[in-house]
Amino acid sequence: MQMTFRWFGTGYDPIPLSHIRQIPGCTGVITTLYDKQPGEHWERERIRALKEDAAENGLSIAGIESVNVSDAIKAALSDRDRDIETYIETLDMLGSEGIRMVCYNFMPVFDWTRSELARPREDGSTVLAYDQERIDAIDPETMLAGMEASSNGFMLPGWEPERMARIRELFSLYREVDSERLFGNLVYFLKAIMPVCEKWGIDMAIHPDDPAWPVFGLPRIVTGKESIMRLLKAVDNPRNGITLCSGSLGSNPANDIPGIVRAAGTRIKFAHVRNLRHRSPGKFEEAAHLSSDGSLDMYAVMRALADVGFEGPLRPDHGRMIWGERGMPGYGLYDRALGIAYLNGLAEAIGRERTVS
Ligand code: DNO
Repeated sequence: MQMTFRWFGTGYDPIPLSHIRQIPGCTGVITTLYDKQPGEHWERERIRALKEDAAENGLSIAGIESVNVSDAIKAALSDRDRDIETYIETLDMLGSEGIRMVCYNFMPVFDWTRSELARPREDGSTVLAYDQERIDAIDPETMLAGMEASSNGFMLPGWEPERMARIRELFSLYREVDSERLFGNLVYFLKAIMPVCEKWGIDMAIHPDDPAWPVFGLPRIVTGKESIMRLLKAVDNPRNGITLCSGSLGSNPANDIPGIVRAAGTRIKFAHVRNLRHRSPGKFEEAAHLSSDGSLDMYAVMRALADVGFEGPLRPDHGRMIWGERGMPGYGLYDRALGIAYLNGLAEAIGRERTVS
């Protein structure tokens, strides 16, 4: 595996690449053109500029997270083929610039959802948290205003203000789209983009739904082993893969993450490894990466990834806000860097055990 760090690009991410390169063992960044709306054209010069920035700091671009998929594609609106063409052009350009992994999601309207962005913990840090009761009790627009107020002035990934301003309209687009239709639309999209992925060897890594169940009555289709295996089979091409996100899948305690890793095997193209604490059904908060700080067995997750021979990019995910850092909720430097140190330790120990045994 290649240890990486998510970086939102110059001008968007308050964390400089010069700091990221100081995290031991971190050799690459996962990045994107953060201001691009789904369906928009990506410029080659801007990708080159990202590559140059990274290279000047001794880092590679290990993948793009995300090239977002438009609602026209997700809901099969009349513009979907035009948007798929644009997506193919973007992949073609990224492939020709040496990008070999693209992460995306197929969640309608919202990307990941939380009810709180800065929940205080007993250790004085703050974390992202989710409470189904709170979500059920609120109107999505009210929630958005709350999220914006507690986001420390940063734009949150997946919660772009331009989209959120159209929230009611977005909901109406999905009125007729149930989970079967959404699944069909995803298969249609994947079949159309597979040729360009094969041309360049680009791995598509769908991000699981977060949390791993329907939210605000919207369908969710990448939630656990069964739905993942169904998708991998429906488009049975090695370029059609997944992002193994332990935190998103782990939001549902019934999901056996190491079991999912073993089932998906070489179709895992990217890994987000983070921990969380279950409180009660539908209620969880995020945690430090360390197994004992949360409910997930991080050793077992890393071990399963090693057992299936995972060699792709891996990154820590949502950290706590610690040591007075002010940053994008979940995406500060300090706790994610601690996460890398810990995951490196697990990987080294697992690697050595394997050579000895
Ligand atoms: C949240 C992230 C997601 C992820 C997208 C991929 O912090 O894990 O926003 O990047 O779902 O498209």
